[in-house]
Amino acid sequence: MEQKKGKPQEEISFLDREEDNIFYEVHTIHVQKIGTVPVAKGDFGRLPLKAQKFIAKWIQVCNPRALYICDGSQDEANEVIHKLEERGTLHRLKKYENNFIARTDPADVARVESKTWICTDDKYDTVPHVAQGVPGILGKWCSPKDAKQYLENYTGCMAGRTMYVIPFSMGPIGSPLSKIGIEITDSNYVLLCMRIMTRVSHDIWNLLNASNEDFVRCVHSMGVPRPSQRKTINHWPCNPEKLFIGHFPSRKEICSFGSGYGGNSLLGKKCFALRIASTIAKEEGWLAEHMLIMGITNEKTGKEVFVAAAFPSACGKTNMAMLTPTLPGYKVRCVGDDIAWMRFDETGQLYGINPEAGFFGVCPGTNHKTNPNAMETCLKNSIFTNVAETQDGGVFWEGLEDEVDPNIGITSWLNQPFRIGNPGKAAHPNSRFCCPAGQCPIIHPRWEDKKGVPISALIFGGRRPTGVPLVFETFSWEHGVMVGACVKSEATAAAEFTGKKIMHDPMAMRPFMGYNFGKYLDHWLSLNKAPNKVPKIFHVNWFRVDEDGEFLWPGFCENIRVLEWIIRRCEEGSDDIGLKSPIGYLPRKGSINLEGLDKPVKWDELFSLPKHYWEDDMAESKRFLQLQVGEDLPEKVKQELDAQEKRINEELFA
Ligand code: GTP
Ligand code: SPV
Ligand code: MN
Repeated sequence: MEQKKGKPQEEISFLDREEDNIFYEVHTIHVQKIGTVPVAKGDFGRLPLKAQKFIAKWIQVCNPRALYICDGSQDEANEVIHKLEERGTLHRLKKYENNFIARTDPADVARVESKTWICTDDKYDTVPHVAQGVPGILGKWCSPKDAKQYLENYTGCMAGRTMYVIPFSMGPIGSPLSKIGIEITDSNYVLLCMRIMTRVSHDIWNLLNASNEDFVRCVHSMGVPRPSQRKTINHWPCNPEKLFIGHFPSRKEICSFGSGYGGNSLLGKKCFALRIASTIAKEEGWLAEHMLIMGITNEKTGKEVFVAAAFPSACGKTNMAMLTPTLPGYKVRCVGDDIAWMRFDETGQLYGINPEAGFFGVCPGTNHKTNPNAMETCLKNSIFTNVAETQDGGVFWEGLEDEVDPNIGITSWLNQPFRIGNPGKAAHPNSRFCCPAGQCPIIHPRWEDKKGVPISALIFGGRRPTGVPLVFETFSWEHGVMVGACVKSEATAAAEFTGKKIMHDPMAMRPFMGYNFGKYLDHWLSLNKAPNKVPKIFHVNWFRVDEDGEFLWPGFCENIRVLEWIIRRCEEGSDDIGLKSPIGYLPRKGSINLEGLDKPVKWDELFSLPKHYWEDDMAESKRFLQLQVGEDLPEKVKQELDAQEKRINEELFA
């Protein structure tokens, strides 16, 4: 790393730092070299002592060739972008302003759930007590002893590379709802994305100095020290064979090794804001959820309602969070598209913030019709990963066919020539745009409000091709928690699963739980107490298909019609639009506005509750929760399951 002119080179010497050795003993990782490392940028000696200790320890372990302390400035971005362009990791998209494309090693394209672990001394802090022989899928536990072998891989893992230190805040800097993190990484692509997805600032050091607040320790390495033993593809170093993403809730530490992609490496996101944050939230009495937050204003009355919605990965959060309403008289504004941190205030009102500062959204399917706001948001200052490029320096992916010249030359995400209509995919199904949320044309003026926004309704959903109606309202908080625990969805490309298998994804949190799922359900249930006014809970399904496999509901911007029904149900005196069914309140026929839709909607099919389907589904869900949550399944949830099963067996069906 180049040295700024005029500034003497600072060196950190470890031999005389007694406290680092104390740390070293706690971790018992083999230290390759104790010596000095040049500081390419920043003033190590002025960092808060707790940050110094953390960084120093990992320098000893990882053995980088230089230390670069990030300050979040534009100069810093320019410097790093320049380096990555020179190396070929990033390529400027000349059709836009300050937009870049990166293509990964094709072996590193999505979250890897099978290598993602929570490490606790007590196994049952992480996973529920299940019967012997049951392979649990709710939480992946790794003993600290077993974690050690993976942590050994950090020894010397940054040799020949620069270690970047990224101070960041999840949530507006200084908000009582926000939390601080420091990510160490040897990937400057990760640095650039973290600058978009979180608030990276020099002010973080002052905050840490001024308070007793602790920070979340995030350690990331691509796992490819120099000289590299592994062939680097697409200028994207990674080490899939040694992939390990470990979370240590007791010491608020995340260790991610071997991948540079998305949720594996942008540690503020799923690792911190969901897995670690959920454990902090449990302790402190709040909620860290895989939810979007949006505001919907009725322009006639001027009244705005905020909702938060949890869908599994690649099931429609980003699209819903910033939809352009097709119904006249409504205005939608986006607060967040992926994660919500929520807490009841002293009056009992639930408030939520978006801890992130950017969107890391699915590209395929996104276009000016389905999600014009996302398209506008990523016109500048954005990084696209694993999309295709048009010969005029634009982006392309499945879903943009109508927005580019049909004869234009395209280079696929695999660097192959591609033409529209060719077999195969131009972009990877999990290709993503990474763009600053503040650029969204409908970002909410209060999206950085330190108190957050008041949440009136919670919504669960998933990809359910059959049986599950477009929308229903649960009977109570407890019933809603049970419905959330029963969320299922078709597998998507966001993780390593292939095929269209229907998987359980309770509360849309299966891959993101930081602790015992039974205790998590207990925590949710415990929130229904004075003075809290718990919001209503709904369930939606945009993905039901007819016998030809065609979607029964147009989805996307038309989802405002469902939101309108939900908002009306949250108002007093709206009993006439709900119809009691065994699974909750369904919309009474005609109570969802269908005016102006391109195609008529088959209402009866969209809302039917096939009795056999629901009998099987209930029995299956019950079995799943009994098996997977075992003795940790709260009594209340069991009662709700039994009651619903009884209603399904006995009651008449719509
Ligand atoms: P993550 O970022 O992985 O958490 O995904 P997400 O939940 O934000 O999902 P996103 O909004 O990015 O949508 C994922 C995929 O579902 C995209 O290909 C969308 O085009 C598609 N999709 C989103 N909303 C709808 C909808 O209402 N109907 C249909 N049919 N598809 C949708
Ligand atoms: C998800 O999988 O839910 C994502 C993408 O939002 S990632 O950032 O990779 O976790
Ligand atoms: Mn997501």
